[in-house]
Parts: sequence; structure tokens; C-alpha cells
Amino acid sequence: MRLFYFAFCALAMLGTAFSQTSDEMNEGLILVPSSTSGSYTLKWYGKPGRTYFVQTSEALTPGTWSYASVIEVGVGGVLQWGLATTTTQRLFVRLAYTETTFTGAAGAADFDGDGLSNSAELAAHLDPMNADSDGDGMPDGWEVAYGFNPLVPDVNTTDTDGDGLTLLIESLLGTNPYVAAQTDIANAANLKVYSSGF
Ligand SMILES: [Ca+2]
Ligand SMILES: [Ca+2]
Ligand SMILES: [Ca+2]
Ligand SMILES: [Ca+2]
Repeated sequence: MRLFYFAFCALAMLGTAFSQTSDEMNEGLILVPSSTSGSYTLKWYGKPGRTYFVQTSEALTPGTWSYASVIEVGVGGVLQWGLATTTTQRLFVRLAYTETTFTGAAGAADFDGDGLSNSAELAAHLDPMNADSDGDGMPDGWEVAYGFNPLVPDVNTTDTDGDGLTLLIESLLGTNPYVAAQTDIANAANLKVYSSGF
């Protein structure tokens, strides 16, 4: 991962002259070089109802795409971000978008429902549109809450508290993997069993 070889910065909205339109393929996504070496402007048409993320890759192969710290809501006009890079490698850029509806700020929303906001996911290099970034069956938010690395698959058959429930089961139940389930059972109402004999 070469995250430190490039950086995005927000730019003001463009005017309408010479801008992309809603009719263009791939939202009219273009990367425009500036007069300064290594400095570009990334532009695309933001369609209303779509929220956009930016992904980059140096290899253009599956599994090499990662999210930049960019989230933008389409408002029926051209969106643009500055991109500065010092890498001599090829750098590919693509958009990912969702039509998920939400209220409030896009960064505060949780599109994949894993318990982490979109902004928190981007900051931690997680996938804001996949509840299980490392594919081990345990949601990103649950892993972060209990100190697991959501980018490295864990052995989901491990039973950290010895209560018979594996990490996978605990994550599905939303329970604490360091507190044995027996503790909770002790707080439950007792079940009374009566004999049917007279
Ligand atoms: Ca999330
Ligand atoms: Ca996620
Ligand atoms: Ca996971
Ligand atoms: Ca357990």
C-alpha cells in the first residue's frame, strides 16, 4: 500500500462552462493535469441521489483498490478534488457509489450497517460499503469495538472467554468475547420446573 505517495484535497465546485454532464459514461470522470508536475484535478458529474467514494490502485487488478479519504454527495453538478502525487508508479482512479438514502452528513452515515460511520471507515482504510472488510465473518464495527484488526482475518473458531461460543457466534450475537456467557445467564430469571405427578 502506498497511501503516502498521493493526497487528495477538496476544491470548490466548478462553474458550468466546459463541465461534464449527466449524460456522460462513468459520470464523465476525468483526471486533468495542471501546470504543476504531479498535480491533477479529478472531476466527475455528481448525480443527485448518489453518494460517491474514490478508489485508487497502482496495479488495476482485483484486490488492489483502496479507498481515498473522499466522500461526496451528488448535487446535479460537477464535483472536483485536487490530487497531488509524487509516485512514479501508474495510478488508476475510479468511483464507487451508492444510492443509499440517509439523513445528516454523509460521513456520519453508516452505509453498510457495521456500526462504524463512513468517515471512520475511510480513516481506518476499511471498506465503507462492506460490513466485513476482511471477510472473516465478523463485522468491522464489532472487531474494532473488541480490539481485533478488521483488515486481517481472525480465526473465528477461537473462544477467547471459554464460554463455548466462538468469536464468530459472539459477533453474530453482538456479545462481548471477553465475558463468558455464563455471567449473563446468572442474571436471568430462574426457570422453575414442576413435577406432573400427584
Ligand atoms: Ca460502516
Ligand atoms: Ca465496513
Ligand atoms: Ca471482519
Ligand atoms: Ca466465547
